[in-house]
Amino acid sequence: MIVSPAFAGKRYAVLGLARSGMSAAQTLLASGSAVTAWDTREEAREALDGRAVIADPLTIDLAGFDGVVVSPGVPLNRHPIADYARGFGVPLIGDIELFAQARPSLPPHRVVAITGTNGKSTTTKLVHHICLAAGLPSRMGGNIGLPVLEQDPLPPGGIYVLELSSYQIDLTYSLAADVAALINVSPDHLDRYDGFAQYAEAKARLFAMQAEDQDAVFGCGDAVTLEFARREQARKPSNRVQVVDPAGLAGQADWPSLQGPHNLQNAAIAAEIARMLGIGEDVWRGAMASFVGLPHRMERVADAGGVFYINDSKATNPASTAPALGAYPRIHWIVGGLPKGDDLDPCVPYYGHVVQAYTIGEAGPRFAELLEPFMPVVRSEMLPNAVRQAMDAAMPGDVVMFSPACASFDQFRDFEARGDSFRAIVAALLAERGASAAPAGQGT
Ligand code: UMA
Ligand code: ADP
Repeated sequence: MIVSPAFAGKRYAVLGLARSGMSAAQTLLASGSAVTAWDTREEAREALDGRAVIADPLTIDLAGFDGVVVSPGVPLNRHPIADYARGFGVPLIGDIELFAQARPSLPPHRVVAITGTNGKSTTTKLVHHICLAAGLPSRMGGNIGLPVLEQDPLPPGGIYVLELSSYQIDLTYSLAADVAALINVSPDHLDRYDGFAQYAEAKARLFAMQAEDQDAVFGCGDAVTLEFARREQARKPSNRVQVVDPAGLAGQADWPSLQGPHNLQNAAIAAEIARMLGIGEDVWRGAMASFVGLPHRMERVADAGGVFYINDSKATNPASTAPALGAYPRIHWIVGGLPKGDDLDPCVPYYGHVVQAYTIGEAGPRFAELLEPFMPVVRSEMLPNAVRQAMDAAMPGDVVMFSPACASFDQFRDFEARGDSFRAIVAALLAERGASAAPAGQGT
């Protein structure tokens, strides 16, 4: 756990006690802060009984508090805590801001912060893998894996590789990342923002927190990202800002877990970050070859009767589903869930690759209407129906692709539970049919 004298003798309220909030509360308590903690879930509150004051920050006098630590999952645009804390002049912060404030007391280190609408986790894990391959002590945290405060501090020379969501950046004010990267920006999380422009600006704040002599890396695939790159170019020396064109990166055929145009973009960003960290080309190329991708991202879960079954449950918006559809010529596409918007526009260029679509979840009826003019559509409603119907229809050489382009919360706890469910349904149906499936291979 990270502990810092920066918090000794201070007072904080912590709202939200899941992974992020609990790690913040533990760090603050171990650092000598007085903590008032709250979660609407009773079992979460019980875990801090006797160590923190248990009270809803909305019901207490916040005068004299040094901050209200809010979890990224608390919707600041709707939750009354934002106005309430502002009324007392108390800042709303998150676990990443606490990490930023603890940095001066940590052994000398560097921070790489990676954001973007899609590709954050893959790029973060890849950069972490490259750092380890270079013999640099490294930890990965933020919106992936263990919260950064829960992990032990790195020895001198270490590199913290942080994946940051817009929610986390919204709660961060002083993280001057040695290298910051923006992969791409497309509409997402619009329920949490007052429109696309506000969501996009949340990402840009990552760079505004950097000093002029700190490095910034940008993708080149969309106008918003390019605009933010120009903004940084106007304020920093030219060698500190790099716009990365994936077309210039050779060697993708040697990286089995980094296939597809989207992963070439992620690899190109990671290579530039590696260069900025002073890591040699031979090292990062070797690391890309040995990289193993993350589950639920274009994960091949079975190969039976000449049909690949691919779990892309992490594709929670149309822009992240588009490259999945682009990756194969004959796809049975299982799509739907809790929609992020009213269209599937980024996927349109790849409709020709879809043999048949199977719509599920809350978005099902709307998506069926959108797709029916272009392809045969089965209104499956539930995931098990969709998998069964796709399995019945798929011919050798086809791919059954679960890439929902939607959030999972209408029918599942999260995208991981949804992907696990797809994997289990495929396995059960194949077993029922006595089909022999080749073992799952990572990535595609
Ligand atoms: N809560 C209240 N009152 C409210 C609202 C919420 O008490 O009015 C409580 C909830 O009961 C819950 C907590 O607040 O206990 C909110 O927790 P959380 O949803 O922030 O969950 P954590 O486990 O702390 O996970 C968060 C990130 N979650 C979100 O951003 C939604 C995790 O990102 C992150 O890995 C973790 O912190 C560690 O830093 C997940 C995610 O889905 C992977 N991120 C989004 C995405 O990738 O699209 C942004
Ligand atoms: P994030 O952490 O930003 O959600 P992931 O690496 O977990 O990103 O990938 C999420 C989904 O987005 C996957 O379904 C993947 O196929 C797709 N994806 C990954 N990288 C990109 C990219 N650079 N552009 C568009 N889509 C991508």
